[in-house]
Amino acid sequence: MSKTFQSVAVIGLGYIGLPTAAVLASRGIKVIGVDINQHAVDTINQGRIHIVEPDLEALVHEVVRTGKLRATTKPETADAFLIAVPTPFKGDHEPDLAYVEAAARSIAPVLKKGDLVILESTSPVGSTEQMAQWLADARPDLTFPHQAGEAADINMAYCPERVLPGKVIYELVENDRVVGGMTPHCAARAAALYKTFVRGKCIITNARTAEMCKLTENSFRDVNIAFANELSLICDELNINVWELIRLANHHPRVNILQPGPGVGGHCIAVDPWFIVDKSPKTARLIRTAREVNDHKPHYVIEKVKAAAAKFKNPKIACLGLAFKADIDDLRESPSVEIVQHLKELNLGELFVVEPQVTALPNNLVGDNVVLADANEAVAKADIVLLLVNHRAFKDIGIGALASKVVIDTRGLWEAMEKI
Ligand code: SAJ
Repeated sequence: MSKTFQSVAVIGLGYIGLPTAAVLASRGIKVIGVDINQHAVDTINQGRIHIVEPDLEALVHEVVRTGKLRATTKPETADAFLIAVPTPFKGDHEPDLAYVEAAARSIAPVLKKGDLVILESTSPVGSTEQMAQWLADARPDLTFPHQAGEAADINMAYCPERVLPGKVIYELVENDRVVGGMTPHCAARAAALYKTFVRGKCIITNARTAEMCKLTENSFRDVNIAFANELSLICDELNINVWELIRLANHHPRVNILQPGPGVGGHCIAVDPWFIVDKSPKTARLIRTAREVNDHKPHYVIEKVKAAAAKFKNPKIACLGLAFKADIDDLRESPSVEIVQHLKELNLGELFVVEPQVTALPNNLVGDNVVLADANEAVAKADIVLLLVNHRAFKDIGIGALASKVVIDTRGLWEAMEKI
């Protein structure tokens, strides 16, 4: 018989770990949130949050007030451990599991017989088995599923998060979850934990398939965005409006093309496909090419701006948007930041950068030729208007205000003015 979960430790209180901790706590489970970042821990313990995500602060405030969520820098004993730490890549796109290893080693001393350990971080195939080995090395007094199967002292599973930034609280509860156990019993116990807050289905599989499933979902999206981005380049060559083209093609009942943009950003879609390529370098040809097509797009946009700027003496360029996508504050792996940084370094003219979601320029964009401006001011001053993010706020910029400008709209927000 599985015992119920009285307490859960969530390791990593970022964009996934903190919402998950808060939602679990809101279901009456005692949650210990663990993060190496003292500032994040202090902020959470005051009932506030260190990231931006709609509805999260109110939830954290409530569960901290009721004592259901407490943050700390050191893991404590719990019935289940959920690991949600970053898995970036290093070198030539090799997965970097250093944070997962550090998390595993940090929980090892407090593990006890009967505990459940779940890895949620997006990880290459085989990572859950690797984590079991790290734990087994640290705790030779306990048995793990790769050694003892169903008889193991510790149950282990992989369960990827699949929530969309900006809709995390809703999707955490409503999305289906893929739950991959190292054994069927591990999967069943992990599913029981998720069922305490997930309204979607909890679908059981093994850990390796669950790891690959997450990578597959994001690679699927990356390949499809690459198709749209490639089309945008072809349409440019052929003098066709790509937005109109896609809209028309999507009238076909079995065609659903995504939208071109300035490149693919964020810490998921631009990263995860490489985890597949790293494991199957010779076979994953389409997945690798999609990454290359999407990574090339910012350079294509820069070339467009250079060509436009060459027509002016000291041009003023309004760069609208820095976030990696619309209506969020997240600048991580943002193609817009990459583009603006290059434009700054090229010293093409004066840059008026607009990002309604931030109050200061990121360090790499600070320079004599760059100012943070509001949208109306930037557009009014600009010779060239470069639209990088389709924030709702930019939609209202009137066609009139843009009429005398060179407009490079990488998102098709002002389709009537479309020039890229
Ligand atoms: N993008 C385009 N064109 C599109 C769609 C997106 O250029 O048609 C760009 C966006 O502007 C952005 C990037 O792609 O730069 C990624 O944005 P996104 O909205 O596609 O995805 P993320 O990174 O916010 O979240 C994804 C989601 N995965 C899928 O939709 C398959 C989410 O469900 C995952 O939980 C998340 O990755 C994750 O954490 O892995």
